Amino acid sequence: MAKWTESKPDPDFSQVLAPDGTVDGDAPVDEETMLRMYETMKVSRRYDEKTLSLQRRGEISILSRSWGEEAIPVGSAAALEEGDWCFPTYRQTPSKLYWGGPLDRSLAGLMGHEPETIEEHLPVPDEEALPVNFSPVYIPLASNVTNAVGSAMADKFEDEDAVTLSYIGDGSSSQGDFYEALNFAGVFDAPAVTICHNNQWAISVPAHRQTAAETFAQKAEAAGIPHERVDGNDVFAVYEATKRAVDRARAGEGPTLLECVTYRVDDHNTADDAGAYRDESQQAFWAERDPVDRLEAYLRSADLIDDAAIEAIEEDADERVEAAVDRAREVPADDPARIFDNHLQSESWNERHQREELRAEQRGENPFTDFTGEGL
Ligand SMILES: Cc1ncc(C[n+]2csc(CCOP(=O)(O)OP(=O)(O)O)c2C)c(N)n1
Repeated sequence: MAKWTESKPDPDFSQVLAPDGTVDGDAPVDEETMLRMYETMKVSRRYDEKTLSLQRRGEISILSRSWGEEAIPVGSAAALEEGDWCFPTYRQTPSKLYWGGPLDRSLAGLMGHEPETIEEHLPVPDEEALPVNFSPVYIPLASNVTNAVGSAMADKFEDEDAVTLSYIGDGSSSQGDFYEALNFAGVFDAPAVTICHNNQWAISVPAHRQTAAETFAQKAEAAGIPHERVDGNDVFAVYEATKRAVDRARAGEGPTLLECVTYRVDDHNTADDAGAYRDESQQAFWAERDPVDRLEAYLRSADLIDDAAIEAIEEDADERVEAAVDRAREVPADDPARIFDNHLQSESWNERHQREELRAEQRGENPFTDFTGEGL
């Protein structure tokens, strides 16, 4: 099978931190924020490494990682403030980590535990609640954007000051939900910022086979929404653009769409083999633009970190991840019936039927042949 050839993206995007780690002028964030960005990226890398090994050992069934794309969730999350909202997909674990999201709960989720079980065994005390509100990770593509815009509209109608951030992939921007959400956001001036990770692949479909539009940012044109294109491997540029959009939204000036140009260096997920459909010679080009190395080079040149500090940060990341794995492993197996809890508000015939099917299976019967649903 012929592999898709790729074109390198036009560098017609805003950039603050060059690939060699130099900044023209001042960095847009203070030292504390820069270090928090760096530490979050390092923890995320360690988490990605560890979860891959857990997946290979069968402790996690499937995994999509943030590797190489961390500047987008970290730079954008840093532009939020207390009380804001964030609606992520599976690629933005670092957004939540930036705001102190507990690693053990994320790991327990990946290990397949139901939210109610996680809540019971790894509770977060009220006083440790995250300053930014995070929805659960959305798997149905683009549905997080419609919900985010709805949430932002609700905040606006209630005169709340909050801004809502949601994320989408280049492929997911083909979903109807995305256009509907953007349209509503434009009409109702919702304080909603949408960030598109253009990592150039939607599983095996390259961006140029996904849309005939020149950029993903320009999809906002039809909704009358301002848009920008940003270097997605540059945490400062992502921060700056998101901050502009967040400030505008908070000032009542409505939504923004940002396209962050990056590359999915990894397979789509652990069930995928990117080498089967794409030309992997692009990897060297993107390795030179790695978002973590880039920030590290800047921090070194600004004398904010040295070898010893990097080693300490890596050790700390390692310890945090290992301790979280130990805690997540302590969560006991769920009662499979919990899959029904919290998902539906009222009981329907379907739900009763499915619960009975499950019970039959637990009794060792074949639910498809032994259970008819009669009498429900
Ligand atoms: C509504 C819906 N359709 C299909 C899928 C299956 N699916 C999961 S990820 C994916 C590709 C997403 O690509 P993109 O939006 O570019 O994000 P990326 O994974 O590259 O970050 C597809 C088709 C899904 N989860 N939801």
